[in-house]
Amino acid sequence: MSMQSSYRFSFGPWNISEGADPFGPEVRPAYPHEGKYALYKAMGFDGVQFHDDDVVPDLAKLTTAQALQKAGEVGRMLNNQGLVPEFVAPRLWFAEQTIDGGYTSNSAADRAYAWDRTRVCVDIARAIGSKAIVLWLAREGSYIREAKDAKLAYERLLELVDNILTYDHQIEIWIEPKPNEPTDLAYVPTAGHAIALAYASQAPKRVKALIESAHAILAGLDPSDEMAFCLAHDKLGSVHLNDQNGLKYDQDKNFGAVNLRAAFNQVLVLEDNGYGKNGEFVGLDVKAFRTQRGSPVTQHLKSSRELFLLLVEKVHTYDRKLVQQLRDARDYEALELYTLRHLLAAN
Ligand code: XUL
Ligand code: MN
Repeated sequence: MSMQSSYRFSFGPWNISEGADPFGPEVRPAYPHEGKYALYKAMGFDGVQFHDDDVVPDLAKLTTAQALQKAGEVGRMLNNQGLVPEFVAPRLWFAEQTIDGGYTSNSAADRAYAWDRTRVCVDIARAIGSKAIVLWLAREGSYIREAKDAKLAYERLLELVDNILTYDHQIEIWIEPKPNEPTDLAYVPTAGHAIALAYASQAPKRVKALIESAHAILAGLDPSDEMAFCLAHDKLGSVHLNDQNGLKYDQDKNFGAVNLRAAFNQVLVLEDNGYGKNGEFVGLDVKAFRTQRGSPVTQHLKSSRELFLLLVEKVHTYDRKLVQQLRDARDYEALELYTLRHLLAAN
């Protein structure tokens, strides 16, 4: 079902995957990377999330000029298909130079690599017409806390943010916090950390956060509260809606699949605060099940989008007068029961 909505949805090409995991290889025939863009519109998606090497495959083998030429071509292809590039993120967790992290690596040469790659990422973003880059600080952390000077690491991250803001006077930086995986001890684990960096930077208006539901849950936090915190500071650049079963590995399950009530509260906070009215996308970061047959596997994206829209309806029919009365009466037992009945369509 491709329900209509005033929201614009996005996902990244990595969300259409071949099912490999750390314990086994691909389980589906490879779906051509370039062919994925043609799938978006029919599924009700208008925005594409990118890593730098999703835009320019084999980025490491190309000169900057060649990379930007390819990025220009991708920008035109997107335009022709009526698609919008939402953001580009530097993939700073694959290369040999990022084994110990990029910006916070103890090696000056590795840090120089991270900065070079970030500059190219900003240039790629501009070349495809994207107004933002996303920093998911994958390996900026450690497995052994004594291995890095945390104060210095945070100073380096602020310096990086300032360097990007100075390098390009229009680009926005959306920091995607995550408390663990791949490192168990990650820097910038929550929205609070990201927003503090924004305010400490030279251009706070251009530094925001991207809140992923699963990352908030892994930090032991409520995703809707993390979103609300950013909204209160006018700093919710985007969201990665998905779900997560407990404090286990990063699962990227379908939105609402584990905790429907928490999903409702995320939609509630977005809808009530006009999220999307300034062009923000409802981004999904959901993983295809390894067990799913066929190629390409896209049902998880369609299901998560549909669930979001069903919850928008639930938000519209949520009886605000009753909610206010119950808040005024401090009858939160009744409020909880009403909310659960509402979600079950039992009232
Ligand atoms: C990692 C994650 C990434 C970012 C983009 O957990 O969510 O896919 O969203 O780099
Ligand atoms: Mn994400």
